Amino acid sequence: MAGRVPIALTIAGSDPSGGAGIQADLKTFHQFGVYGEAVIATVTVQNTTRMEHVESLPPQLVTSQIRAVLEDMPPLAAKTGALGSSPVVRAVAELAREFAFPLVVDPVLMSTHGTPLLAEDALRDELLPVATLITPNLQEAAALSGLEVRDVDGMRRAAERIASLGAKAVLVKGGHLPGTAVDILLFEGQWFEFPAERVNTRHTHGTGCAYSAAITAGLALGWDLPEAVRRAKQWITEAIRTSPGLGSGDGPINYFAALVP
Ligand code: PXL
Repeated sequence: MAGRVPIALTIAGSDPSGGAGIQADLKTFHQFGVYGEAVIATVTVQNTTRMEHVESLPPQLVTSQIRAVLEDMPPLAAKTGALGSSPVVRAVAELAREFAFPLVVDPVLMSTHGTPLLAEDALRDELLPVATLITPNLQEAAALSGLEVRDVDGMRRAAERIASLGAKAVLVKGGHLPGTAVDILLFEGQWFEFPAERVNTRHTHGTGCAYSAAITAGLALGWDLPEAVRRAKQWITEAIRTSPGLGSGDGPINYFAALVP
């Protein structure tokens, strides 16, 4: 197997409950048959019922982790999640300009419980322009585009605006739309739609992290972007449908969900 296992890297925050963040990303990489590397940028204190604290690491400690990994085992694709403070976002973006592999940016501005996880200005000005793909939900798409995003038309307008800010491709996630959940992808001037039945459950903790990690794994496996999104979306839908109901609050999705061929 030497040299044949695809490698993916996540640069994100730790969720000690194992449902979101770095822990979600590594479980997802593993489920896709991809070797996972993880650079920790923030440490959160949380469980399924509450988010108690978010702490950013010093920027230099984050960049030295990235350098150590890149010089020895460079990945085939990477993603970012909860990077925390503006200095950390800027430092990661500066390194990302030189990345020789695609970068998926999950713009996790807030946790489910409303705690800031990622500095918005630095994300928009520095990180977005180096993103191969950015994956905002409706709220994040509105924040990044400055537009109202309430329906599929609004999602398309926001995607165009976010692409004009420098992201190569934009996936606006419609999980919070009323009615059918549809995600829309703007990639190389073309539109792709990914509808999915809505699953009625409160156990969706980690969905955004796992979705962007699954896309990153797909890119590491050599799938083109629309194919990586399509298969990630199928897997995440199954993982939500079969969430194990852990914890007494908003529990994690099912990281053991089978890949859909
Ligand atoms: O799902 C967003 C997210 C990302 N990263 C970390 C988180 C969360 C949400 O709770 O805790 C570390």
